[in-house]
Formats: sequence, structure tokens, C-alpha cells
Amino acid sequence: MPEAVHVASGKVREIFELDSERLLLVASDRISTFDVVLPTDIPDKGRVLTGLSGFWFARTREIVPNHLLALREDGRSTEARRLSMLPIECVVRGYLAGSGWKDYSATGEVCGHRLPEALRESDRLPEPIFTPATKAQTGHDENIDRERAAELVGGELLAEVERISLELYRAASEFAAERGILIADTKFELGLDAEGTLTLGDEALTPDSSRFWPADTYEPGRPQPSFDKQYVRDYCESLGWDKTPPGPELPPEVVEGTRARYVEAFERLTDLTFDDYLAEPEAVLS
Ligand code: Q0N
Repeated sequence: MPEAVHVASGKVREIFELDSERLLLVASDRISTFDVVLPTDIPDKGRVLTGLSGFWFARTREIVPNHLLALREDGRSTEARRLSMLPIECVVRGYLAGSGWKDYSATGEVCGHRLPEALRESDRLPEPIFTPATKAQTGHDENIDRERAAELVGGELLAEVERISLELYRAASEFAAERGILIADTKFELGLDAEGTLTLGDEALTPDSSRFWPADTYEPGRPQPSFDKQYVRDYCESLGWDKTPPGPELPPEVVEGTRARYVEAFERLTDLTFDDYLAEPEAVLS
């Protein structure tokens, strides 16, 4: 990557600086489960996620401008406008899962939203809720209430961020549900561009930034299988692995089954074949 300077690493993505105004986001084929990155790659996972994110950026431009400038021919790299990122994660939940379910079970509330009584794990919420979080020191996200979020970004900006996040979730979850995928919750990262315009960054509405559930087996009262990672989780559970690093290597049938699920999510949502995407990544933008 002689044209670019490496500026940051995530668990599965790398960020390079192209110039003072542009970044290059590169999605690897690494997969994490139970918060541990496994030693075995899922071929094309980074391309699927890059393509899906691009697809959603193109489809949500009327809701909020986004940082996407171009998709590269490799299918895994996004040229993006550099933003000044807000110090909160904009989480929207339409169903009760993960830390939302945990907090509700303990207190009847999630991030200050008082919810109806007697909800079950994975129940659909009466309305989607905005539940901001911050990156805690541990690397784990910490849910915060709207008062704390307003201290971090200002009350006026927070109101706009909440409105946009809810609108994005509503549009995407409705679209995905029609294609057999429930987006239980999702995380957006927003920033300000050089003109101070609120802009959507990061990846958006991918299975790595959201919980995707298959609609056909949805049944509240229990945890739902993950649309994409369930083979990996089931395999890891079958080993009795203690979920501390290093994670186990995956056998070929788990790799192939998981790759097929990522490709299936891409094809259901975009109405393109994944081969169409490989031939011309920017096909997802029209
Ligand atoms: C950026 N991350 C991911 C926010 C950052 N378009 C952009 N401009 C500037 N910075 C970033 C982007 C993007 N995408 C995004 N790092 C830098 C990490 N998050 C973690 C939470 O806070």
C-alpha cells in the first residue's frame, strides 16, 4: 500500500490515510466470535461486507449524507471522506437481544427507555429505540443514557443524531424484513464533514455492525440464531472452547457454510449476484 499510510486497525478492518481529506477502509476476511478473532479466514467476507455497506449508503443518501467516495476494484476497499467522528456509537434496537435484553431483565429499562413489562428475550419492541453507547476502556461498548450522550455531543446534535439513526434503522429493517432478514439491532457511527454537516461513516447495516436473524425461524423467548455466524458459534460450542484467545481453527465445511450465508445475505438484500459484484463493485451503488 505505497500510496497510503496505515492509521488504525480494528478487529477485522484496517484504515489508511490517502490524503488530508480521504481515508481508505479495507475489510479483511477475518471473523470474530465471542469477541475473539479466529485464526481461519472466511473467503470474500470482507467483499460481502464492503458491498453491502456500499449498497446501504446508496439507498439511504436521502436520509443522511455518507462518507463513501468510491468502491475500489478489489471489492473490499472503500475510499471515504474524512470526518470528525462523534464520540458515541449510535445503536438502534428493534428487538430485545444482547446487552439490551440483559439490561431489561435486570431493570426493566434500556438506556433510560422504560419498556413494557413481561417482554421475552428476542421480542420485537413496540417501537425501535435509540440506545447510544461509548467505547469503554476495556474495548467493550458501554450503554449510556441520553443525558450522558448529550454531555458528549451536545443536546441539539444528539436530537438530530437520534432522529437520523431511527430513520435509517426503520428504512433498512423494513427493506430487509421483506427479504427474510430481521435486523434486530444495529450500530451507526456519525461524524461531521469539513462544512459541519452530519455524515454517516464507518460501515453501515452489515452483519458485523448489526444482528441479522433469519426471519423464517424467528421465535421470541429464546436467543435467535445468527444469520451469518451460527455455524461458527455452533462449531465453537461443540468443542467446549472456553472463549478466551486463541480461538480454534475452523474446518472447511464450517468455512464454506459461513461463506455461503454471507453471500446469501448479500444477494437477498441487493438483488445482485455476488459474481456481479466481483465483476463491478460499484454495481451496488445504482
Ligand atoms: C474513523 N473509525 C472506526 C469513532 C471511530 N470517515 C471517517 N473519518 C474519520 N475517521 C473515521 C472515519 C470512518 N469510517 C472510523 N476510526 C476512524 C472506529 N470508530 C470507533 C468509535 O469512534
